[in-house]
Amino acid sequence: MLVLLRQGRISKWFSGIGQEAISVGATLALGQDEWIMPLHRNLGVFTSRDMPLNKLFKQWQGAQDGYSKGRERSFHFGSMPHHICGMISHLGPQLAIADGVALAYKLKKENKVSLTLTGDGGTSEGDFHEALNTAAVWDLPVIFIIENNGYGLSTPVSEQYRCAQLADRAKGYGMESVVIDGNNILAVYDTIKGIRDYCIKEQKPYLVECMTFRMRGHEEASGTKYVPSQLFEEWSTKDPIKNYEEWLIEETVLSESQISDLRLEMKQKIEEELKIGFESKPVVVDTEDELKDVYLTPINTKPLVIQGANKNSQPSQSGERSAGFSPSPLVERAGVRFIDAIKEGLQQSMRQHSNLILMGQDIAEYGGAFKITEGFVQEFGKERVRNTPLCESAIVGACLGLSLEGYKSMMEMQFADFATVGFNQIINNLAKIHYRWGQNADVVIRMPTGGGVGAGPFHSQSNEAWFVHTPGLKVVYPSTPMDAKGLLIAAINDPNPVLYFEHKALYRSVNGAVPKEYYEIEIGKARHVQSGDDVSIITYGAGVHWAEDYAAEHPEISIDILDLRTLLPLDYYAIRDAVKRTGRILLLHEDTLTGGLGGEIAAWIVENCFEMLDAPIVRCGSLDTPIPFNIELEKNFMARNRLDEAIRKLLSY
Ligand SMILES: Cc1ncc(C[n+]2csc(CCOP(=O)(O)OP(=O)(O)O)c2C)c(N)n1
Repeated sequence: MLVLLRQGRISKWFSGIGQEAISVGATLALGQDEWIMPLHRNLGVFTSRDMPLNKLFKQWQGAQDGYSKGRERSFHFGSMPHHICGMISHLGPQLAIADGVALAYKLKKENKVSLTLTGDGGTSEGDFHEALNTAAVWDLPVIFIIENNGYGLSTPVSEQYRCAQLADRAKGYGMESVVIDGNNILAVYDTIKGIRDYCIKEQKPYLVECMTFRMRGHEEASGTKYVPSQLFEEWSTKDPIKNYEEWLIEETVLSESQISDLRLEMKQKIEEELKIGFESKPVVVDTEDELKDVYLTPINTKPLVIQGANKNSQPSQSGERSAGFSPSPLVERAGVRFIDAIKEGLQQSMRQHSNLILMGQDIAEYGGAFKITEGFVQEFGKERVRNTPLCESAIVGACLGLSLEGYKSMMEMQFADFATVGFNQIINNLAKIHYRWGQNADVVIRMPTGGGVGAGPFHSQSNEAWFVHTPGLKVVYPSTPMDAKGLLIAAINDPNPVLYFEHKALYRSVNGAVPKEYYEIEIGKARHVQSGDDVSIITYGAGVHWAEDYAAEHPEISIDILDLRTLLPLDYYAIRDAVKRTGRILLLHEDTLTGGLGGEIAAWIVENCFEMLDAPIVRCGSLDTPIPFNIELEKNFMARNRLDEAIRKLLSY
């Protein structure tokens, strides 16, 4: 690999030279169908799972027939058949995915463990703490391995932590641990095998600190100047391969000539595989394919689907025509509150999918901060309705781990604001995994959002735009009880990661007709709320109610209203129809103005429907400040406060 790298024939490379015993020993100690979450130095995990070398070479060149279709570099890929979960660049997130996989094994009562690796540097990430603590609290059979090679990139362990051994931290989590010689493959293999038995029998996690040394730089370009040379001398005598060979000779298992024969055989095999690897064809760029792979196409096992209520709806983006709002055969009840509709959608989904797991802070006996899961523990049990420790990042990671083993999960963010501390897992793992190596993340995150409740800057934010900007996520945002239930069911049925925004101020203030049955509102279809001739208000969430109220208070203005319902992907056809109907567009949202969704939609309209416009598009968003606590200040902040002014401006053009 070092030669190929110098020749510029493979991309960036992180060497595991000196640390091979850990990857190989640990992988061989596990069953072939137990998930491993490797990192950048763990070539031995991939080779020990017998991945064809030629395909690995293709991966490292960025070839289309590598494991990630050329979309990912070096070790940032996984393979479902090999039960290897690909890392993202960020250190830490792999650890909690192992929690989710182990939870799946536990729920299925399978005698399996998951195994995850981290460097000494990675143990300083919050993700390390969150993952180990969650595994301990939930009694999950996870083996956490630290490869302590003395350095982060250049940072020595003396500047990384203060405990004597990293394994000592296990005590604080209430978990067992051991420190072993990571350069002795037999020690690694034996220890991990024994620990695997322990984790399965006791249903508990275990922390293993493998002492080792990195014989190359962090990566080849970074050099090794920051490492004292005597350390290389000292550790070269402990080389794991050399020592194992010597031991095999001493024990007369192999002779020197057998070893050189083996080396020759291996070298020939590598040359042959390399030849095949370098025969791969140049990348053929197909934009449609690139876009298609961002999401897993849902298999159509849908319950009754209610499509856009837009009678004049144009063909959908995929080309087929929306059926429009057909007379509903469903039994509707009037006066169902928004919050109860969410609860019902969730409850029916739990009955529908025995593999659906709910996780969140205080969601079990307490019923959640907003009582949406009240009574769920009694019906579905604590295994499926799980209180979590306070650790959003680990729980999003665990959701992904469950997905690797075929589970669906719904995580309740206590408030949408707290998604910031699970942000990396959402944006970089959930959103990108299908595009990167074909694994889907069958996860819904419920996001109690929005203001109007006098709760201040950290319990009232509108943060949907952060997620709409991320390919790979879907974002839905209902405004009526009917949509709240149907969109939640659709989100749970969708095999992709969906962020489900539920406006807290609507929970108990809005009610409406909701069918009793299990039904979906189709993701990606807007709802034409009411027709008008003077101005079209395109909005979502609380904005829909502001627009409706405004229209009722101003019968002199003929107002058309479009409720987007899904923010990613947007229903561009319904947006086009709205422009066509009035030629005057007001984009209204509670989110702050700058960088809000209104700007995106305005740009699209200008690019695509310019001739249909009779006036410049007007945006009405909230003030570009954090959302304030005091109710008068909050009112002033809200876009609603400027709605009249915005409409007048638009009409007077
Ligand atoms: C969250 C995050 N911060 C910074 C980096 C950049 N980075 C990549 S590897 C590395 C050092 C990792 O050290 P360690 O965890 O000890 O693993 P090692 O490379 O020594 O095997 C750093 C800082 C990163 N990948 N992720």
